[in-house]
Amino acid sequence: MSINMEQTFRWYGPKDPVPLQFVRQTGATGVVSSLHHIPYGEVWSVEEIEKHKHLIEEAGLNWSVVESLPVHEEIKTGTGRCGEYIENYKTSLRNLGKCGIHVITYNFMPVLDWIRTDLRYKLPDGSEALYFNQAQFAAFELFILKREGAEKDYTQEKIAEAKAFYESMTPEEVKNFTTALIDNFPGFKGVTLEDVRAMLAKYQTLTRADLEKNLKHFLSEVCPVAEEAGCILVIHPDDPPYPILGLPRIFSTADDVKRLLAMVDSPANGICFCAGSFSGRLDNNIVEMFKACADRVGFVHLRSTQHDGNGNFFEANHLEGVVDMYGLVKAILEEQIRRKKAGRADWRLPFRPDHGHTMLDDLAKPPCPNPGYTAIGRLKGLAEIRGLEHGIIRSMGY
Ligand code: DNO
Repeated sequence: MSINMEQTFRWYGPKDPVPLQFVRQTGATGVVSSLHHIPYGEVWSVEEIEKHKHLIEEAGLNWSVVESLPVHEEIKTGTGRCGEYIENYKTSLRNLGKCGIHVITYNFMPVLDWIRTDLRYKLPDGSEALYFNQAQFAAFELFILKREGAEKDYTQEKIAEAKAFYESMTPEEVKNFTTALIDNFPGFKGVTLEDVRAMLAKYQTLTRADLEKNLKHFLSEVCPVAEEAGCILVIHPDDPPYPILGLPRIFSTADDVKRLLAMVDSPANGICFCAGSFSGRLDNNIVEMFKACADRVGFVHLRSTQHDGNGNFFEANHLEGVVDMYGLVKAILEEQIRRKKAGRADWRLPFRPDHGHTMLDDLAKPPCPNPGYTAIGRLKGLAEIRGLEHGIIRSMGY
């Protein structure tokens, strides 16, 4: 019996410098994709979904997972046109279900999605990784964004480090550093400092409990629709997995996972298990976390991070860093076997190699518009994970 995971690769649409033909050559059978041209909050029509699906299928691939169907900021804050955006979300879910696309990723991070302070962190072998450095992030908050009260979140030592970093940059470097931090999200391009300040203002009085309440409200509205449409909604963890910019973050730890699952008891309330994001906290035991929620995982991102013990980390090679990738892949396969034995139709989990280093020929190309998503580094990750999986499956006797 073949018990391998479904191998997928993220594709950013027709403008992605890594075309579908190359995706196919990686050995992936599925594509993880989104309709980035549709503004956040608007309905995804059957026609638009079908058009995109057709492109993917023409290339001999399946559209396995939506990443992401974005949740509008006003749903997160529970303000303005929140009700209307939730209705639109339901319509998009129904339409995706009609088109046979059943795994839908979203996140509930306020204001910004994932954050890194250096998108071209040089590794000793000359390849480049994504990097998060606390002092560099503090430099952004304190001296560029000038967020009121930000200094309260840092020690004097960190502030001094941040100042030295800020002062070491030319105005051009400050500009590029800022863009790399805040203007990197497909479907949400052109974000300025003013935009970030305006969005932050909307969260001024919003507590962690409020954000949880808004997530619960969203899920209790959309999960029944997702169930009817045969879809599962999978939430992506916070990245990095702790509060930043003075904002609450509610999906970072094992306890958060429990809280999410308890919020709405529905098979449509699922998890996108992003090992790399969760590994941004050293007190998260990734394999144990997976086992604790395995039943409700609908999609997996495989990646790891390497920490310097000072709050900074870079994205490691897929089989290195703090994630026990062997233990994790084994746990995923065991979950698949369990599901298969229980007769679950959704037993095979789609996974994608999350991010990859910029390396080899990719170093000479114009910077990838989607940081972390060059072809060769991800291909290496996919190949390594596939090899690991193959060995585990054989050793399990399958
Ligand atoms: C980064 C991605 C995230 C993810 C969203 C899901 O590379 O993993 O941007 O797609 O948070 O909504």
